[in-house]
Amino acid sequence: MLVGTRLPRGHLPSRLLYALAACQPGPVSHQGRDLLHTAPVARTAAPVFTRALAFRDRVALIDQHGQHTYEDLYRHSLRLSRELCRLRGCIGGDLGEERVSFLCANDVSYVIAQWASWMSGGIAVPLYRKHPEAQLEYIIRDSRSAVVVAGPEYVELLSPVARRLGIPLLPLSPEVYERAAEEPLEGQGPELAWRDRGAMIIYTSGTTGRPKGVLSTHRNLEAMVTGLVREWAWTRNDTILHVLPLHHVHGVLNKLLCPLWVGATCMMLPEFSAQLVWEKFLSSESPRVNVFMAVPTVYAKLIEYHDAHFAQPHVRDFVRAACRERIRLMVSGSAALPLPVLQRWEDVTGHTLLERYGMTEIGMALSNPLTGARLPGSVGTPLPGVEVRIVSGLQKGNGPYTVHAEGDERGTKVTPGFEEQEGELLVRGPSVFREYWDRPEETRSAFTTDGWFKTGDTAVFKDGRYWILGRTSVDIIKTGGYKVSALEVERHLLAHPSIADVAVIGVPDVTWGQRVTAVVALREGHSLSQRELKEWARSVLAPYAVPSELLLVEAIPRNQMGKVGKKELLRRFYPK
Ligand code: MLC
Ligand code: AMP
Repeated sequence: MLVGTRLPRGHLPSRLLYALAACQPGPVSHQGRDLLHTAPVARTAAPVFTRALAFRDRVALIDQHGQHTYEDLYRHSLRLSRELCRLRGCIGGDLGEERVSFLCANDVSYVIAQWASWMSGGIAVPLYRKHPEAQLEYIIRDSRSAVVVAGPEYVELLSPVARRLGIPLLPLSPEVYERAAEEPLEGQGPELAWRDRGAMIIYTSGTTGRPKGVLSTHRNLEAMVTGLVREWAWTRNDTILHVLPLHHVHGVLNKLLCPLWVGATCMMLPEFSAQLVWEKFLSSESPRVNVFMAVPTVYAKLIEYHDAHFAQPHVRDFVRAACRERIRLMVSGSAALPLPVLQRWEDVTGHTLLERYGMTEIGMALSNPLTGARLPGSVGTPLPGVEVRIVSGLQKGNGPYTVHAEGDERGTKVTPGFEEQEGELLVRGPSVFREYWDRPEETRSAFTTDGWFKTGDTAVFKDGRYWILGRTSVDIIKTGGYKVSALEVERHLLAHPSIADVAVIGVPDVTWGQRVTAVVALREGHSLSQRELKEWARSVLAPYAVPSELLLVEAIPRNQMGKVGKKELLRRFYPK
């Protein structure tokens, strides 16, 4: 059974009605795929914008403002990169890896800010509009950004932050939403040694401390993108529907840089809306969506919408036929895909979701096959260029460990006697990040002494595939595809005047994966409702980290070392 918010039943929105009116018997045309017409792959690592002029008039992006060609993106980005360089007085058009934080809507302005950061030799630091001001300020400060670029909608929000931090704010002109002026293109972006140059910092939560910036180089990004392009057979004839936030690798790499790498089209919604996604799936307008990727929560919400709005059997048949025939690939990732969601999605659309596994620090590592059997619950085998190990016996200070299984895209070898033995998943390869920004000690301890990245995920190799069994730490919660640090939420909640003690746990949930739940002991004489806690927490936490449930207790049970037994708390409040 799917749990979560039910959408109100009512009239179908007119655009959706229009799409359903096309619900005629007969074949639905299939988008042809042209494997031959991808641009040549650069010999050395280079950012995606260096390929843009090869696709000149093709539509790169469709957003709330209209259609944007590759040339439009290129020209607007070049212009912004020059402004950035002027502002920073940079020599030879190279910011020399200075960080450029930017806050833009999910539309063309985001791509322009990203490309301009790269064209000017900077490192792109994408911000998220739903983060509270304090979190935006933390990221800009921690990344030591030299400048912050603001989309037209976010100038007001970011101005006081930039002023407090004493850094310049560069507002994007609304002209970026229009066609770019056809000025001569001499003096293009700089010819830089891209390979090991920092490209992007994405902030991620860990088990300790404040969120860390994961710095990936251009080579890392290229390895991530080209691996997926090959494995999932991206071509310029693809059109992906983009509905995810753009401050995490799923939205940035899998859904944006992959299509832009091959000259395909990215149709971008300002944010996820189940109604709009169904409209786009069923629309007969060109270009038609033929690729979709999302976190499991999105699929759960699409199923809820489907069940609430598409009641008649012939409508359901149409929906299923349209999805089956028009869409070539539907991918799920960022969190474990619950079996009921996989099965219902199969009923509704005829698609067996392709589940894959990834992480901010490594991009995508494991994937079910594009063609061939996809095993429910498994995350497949290593992607091109990725090496993995399942190990045990890793000590805190590193040292020797036992390898249970080791594999790459060609196959996996299992150590005799360790068949089907679970352990921690390690990853190595060109897509693995360069460093945690400004945190050399944490970078060092994230790798084994022989250079493997420790994912913190427990995995097993069986039936010729890898399976993710969960996290090694209960303090990392995955909710709606977002990673949330329980300790970080606790740190914030302890600042609430009524809270004496708190333990944050991740409660299993079919829609959200896990729900952030706060177990709270109040100060004497104080009271606190769920609504009051939510309202207060919204000013300090991202919406997805705000506890969706509050459990009041007399005291938080702790062991002699003062540690909370979170597994015990879960068993006590949520017995299976
Ligand atoms: C929001 N709500 C939640 C919640 N998030 N409730 C419980 N748990 C959560 N996590 C509540 C809000 O408070 C609000 O309630 C209501 O749901 C609607 O909020 P919303 O913000 O409008 O939600 P929605 O847009 O529906 O968001 C759902 C979502 C979003 C799935 C679209 O969570 C999302 O974009 N997730 C993707 C995250 C992602 O990209 N992860 C990739 C990380 S990279 P109220 O009461 O206020 O109405 C990675 C590597 C890899 O993991 O492998 O890819
Ligand atoms: P993030 O740190 O936000 O990049 O999230 C990465 C984490 O998401 C991984 O370490 C896993 O715990 C989880 N994850 C990603 N994909 C999957 C998947 N298909 N199944 C289970 N967990 C996943």
